[in-house]
Amino acid sequence: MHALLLRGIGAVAVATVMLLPVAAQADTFQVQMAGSSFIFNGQENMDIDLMINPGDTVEWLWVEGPHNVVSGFPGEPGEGDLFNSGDPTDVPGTTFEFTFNDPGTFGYHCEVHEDFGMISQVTVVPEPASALLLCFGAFVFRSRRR
Ligand SMILES: [Cu+2]
Repeated sequence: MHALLLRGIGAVAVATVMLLPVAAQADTFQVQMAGSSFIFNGQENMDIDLMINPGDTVEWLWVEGPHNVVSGFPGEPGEGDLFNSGDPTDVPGTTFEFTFNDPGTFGYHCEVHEDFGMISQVTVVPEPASALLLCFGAFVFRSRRR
């Protein structure tokens, strides 16, 4: 009975290790910039509902017009500390990207068009599968040390 239990735990541990690379796969989400808008999935500026996982990347693409990308909401303390694409450019096809590693809600804006509402945000949520596997891994680790 005890040996059977240990074999079961061993199988779970192997399955956990095999599933981890899948859970850790990172994605890139592209936000376009045109006119005075950030555009994602047909939504604009604060209407954008962009939820990603830690390790995922957001890529901003200059489609038309002069823009830059600065972290934080306009006037917020620490504005631009997390990321800042630098001086505005209007060269179509320019890209800027940032990889979000921590969960939370992160505002960003374009300094050229912030007064026109060119402000949006990204929500980084912990990956459920990954969190579940980490709990499972901790359980297996503790079980084996007994
Ligand atoms: Cu802009």
